[in-house]
Amino acid sequence: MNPDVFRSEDLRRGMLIEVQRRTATVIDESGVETHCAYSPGIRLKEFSNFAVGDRVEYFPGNASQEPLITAILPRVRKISRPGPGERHARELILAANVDLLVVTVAAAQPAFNPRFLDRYLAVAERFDLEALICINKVDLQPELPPEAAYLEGVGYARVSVSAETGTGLEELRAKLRGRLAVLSGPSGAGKSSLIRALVPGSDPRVGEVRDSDGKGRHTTTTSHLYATEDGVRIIDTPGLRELGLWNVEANEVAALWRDFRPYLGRCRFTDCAHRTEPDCAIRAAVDAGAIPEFRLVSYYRVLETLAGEGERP
Ligand SMILES: Nc1nc2c(ncn2[C@@H]2O[C@H](COP(=O)(O)OP(=O)(O)O)[C@@H](O)[C@H]2O)c(=O)[nH]1
Ligand SMILES: [Mg+2]
Ligand SMILES: [Zn+2]
Repeated sequence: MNPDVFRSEDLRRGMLIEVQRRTATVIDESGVETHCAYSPGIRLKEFSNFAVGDRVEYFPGNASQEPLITAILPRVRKISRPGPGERHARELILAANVDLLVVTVAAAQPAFNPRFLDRYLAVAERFDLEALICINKVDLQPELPPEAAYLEGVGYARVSVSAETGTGLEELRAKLRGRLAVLSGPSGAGKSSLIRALVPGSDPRVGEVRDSDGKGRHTTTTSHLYATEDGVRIIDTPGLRELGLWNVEANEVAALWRDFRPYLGRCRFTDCAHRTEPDCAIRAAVDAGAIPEFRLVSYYRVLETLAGEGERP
C-alpha cells in the first residue's frame, strides 16, 4: 500500500459486519457496505483479532487503491471464548461492542426448557451485558411459561414473539433499536427465522427441525451483523449458539444467578457450593419458596458442565 494514494480526510468510520481471513465487510452510518482488505500494518499487529461489531477506520477505495481497513478503534466490550483445540489458550473474540444479549428459546418444538434461559442469562451476567428474553414460537404455545414469568420478576426484560406469524416483532424491534445486540439460544429456537423476519432481504439459512428429536440442525457458520434502516443491529454468531460459560471458576457461578445474590455470603461455609452443605442460605431460600427449584437445578447443571461431567440442558 502506498500511503500517498489517500489522505487522512478520505478515511471514514464504520463497523465490521463480517470478518474473513484476508478481508472484512464494513458498514457505514447510512448502511453502505464496503468490502475491504486489511492494511499491512494492521495485519501484522492484530491479525485474527478482529470481530464483528468492531468499529474501524477505513479507506473506501478509489481508482488506484482498493478499499482498506486502516485502523481498529477501541472496543468498549467483547464477548470471547478460548480458541479451538491446541489454540485453546488463544482468545477467540465472537463479537465486539455488544450491549444486549437476546436469549431466544422456543415456547414449544423443541419443548420450552428453562435451563437454556438460565445458562444464557448467566452468560449475559458473565460479560456484563443486559439480557432480553425472547420466547419464540408463541403461535404454537401462547401461554407464558411460569419460569419465564419468574425471570421477568427478577428483572430480565422479555418479549414473546412468533417469527412465523409476526406476533410481537414490533415490540422486539423497539427493544433492539439503538442497541448492538447479539442473538443467542439453542439450535432450533428460531434465531435464523427471527433474523429473516426482522431484516428485510436477509437470508440466514433456516434449519429444519428434525422429526426424531425436535432439535434443529446447525446451519449458521460465520458471524454476521445485520443492520436495518430502522436502527436494528443484531449479530448472529454460531459461537454462542450452543452456550458459553468460559473461563468461569465454579465458585463464581452462583453470583451469575441474579436472584442468588442477596443470599451469597450468608451460608455457614464461606466456600459453600450450595449443594449438600449444612446451613446453606440458597437452599434455605429454595425451601422457603423465595427461589424456585428450577434455578437451583440449572445452577447445578452448569457446575457439572464446568467439572467436565458433560453438557446437557
Ligand atoms: N411454528 C413456528 N415455527 C418456527 C418459528 N420460528 C422458527 N420456526 C421453525 O423452527 C425451526 C428452526 O428455526 P431456525 O430459525 O432454523 O432456528 P435456529 O436454529 O435457532 O436458527 C424451523 O423449522 C423454523 O421454520 C415460529 O415462530 N413458529
Ligand atoms: Mg440458525
Ligand atoms: Zn450455600
